[in-house]
Amino acid sequence: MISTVSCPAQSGSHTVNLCDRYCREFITSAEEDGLDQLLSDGPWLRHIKSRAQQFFGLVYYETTHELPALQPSHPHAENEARPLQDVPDWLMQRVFATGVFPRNEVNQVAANEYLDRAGISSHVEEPTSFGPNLATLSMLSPVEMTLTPAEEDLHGRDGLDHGNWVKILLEPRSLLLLQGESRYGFRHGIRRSKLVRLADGQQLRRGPGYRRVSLTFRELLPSRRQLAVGASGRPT
Ligand SMILES: O=C(O)CCC(=O)C(=O)O
Repeated sequence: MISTVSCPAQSGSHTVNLCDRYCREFITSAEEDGLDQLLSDGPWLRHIKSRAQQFFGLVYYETTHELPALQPSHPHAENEARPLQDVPDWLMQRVFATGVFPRNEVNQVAANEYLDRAGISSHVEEPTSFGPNLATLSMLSPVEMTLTPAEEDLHGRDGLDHGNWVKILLEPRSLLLLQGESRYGFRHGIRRSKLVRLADGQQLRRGPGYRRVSLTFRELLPSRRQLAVGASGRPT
């Protein structure tokens, strides 16, 4: 089921082995429509500026500062989370069938909605917060994900155009798996670029009307930041 892209991909002096890590047409267009409909039942959370988010299972988003709404301890988590069972069973089973989660250990499916030129800062998923395996399902519009060697200096928040990266085209309905070197040895992120280079050589311009939604499957660890939330919404 899993197909191969640019294998191994080259980044400056680095290579990242993407063999068996990227699957085109992991879901059908009808399934994509159904999942978009499921997400439209919301609620979309707007705790961060760049993207709307929705959580199935545990609520958690990694930030450098304390953000109780997105790093809650139970029972507050249940207020904003949707049950993991709301994610269709056919999708969970298909993700598990890739073998990326050997213990079916997913306890969070996080939806992100990217409008216009929204992106996500380059990051390595914090090892004390997240398990070793990640999978991301892309929907509705393509985007390029940038994998940068973890030791590369980012030169600030948006990153200088140092070029020492691997760009992976994430097509609608594709699944990307990150584990091992691609999960720990590289940061991943989505830049606020205007143009997306497509497989046929054409370019898609991002701007008003652009919408991409992703579903990221992860295991959250008990050692993640867990904040008790008081009535004020502030940590107690
Ligand atoms: O939208 C994506 O495909 C990636 C999401 C991501 O990197 C994250 O939630 O940490």
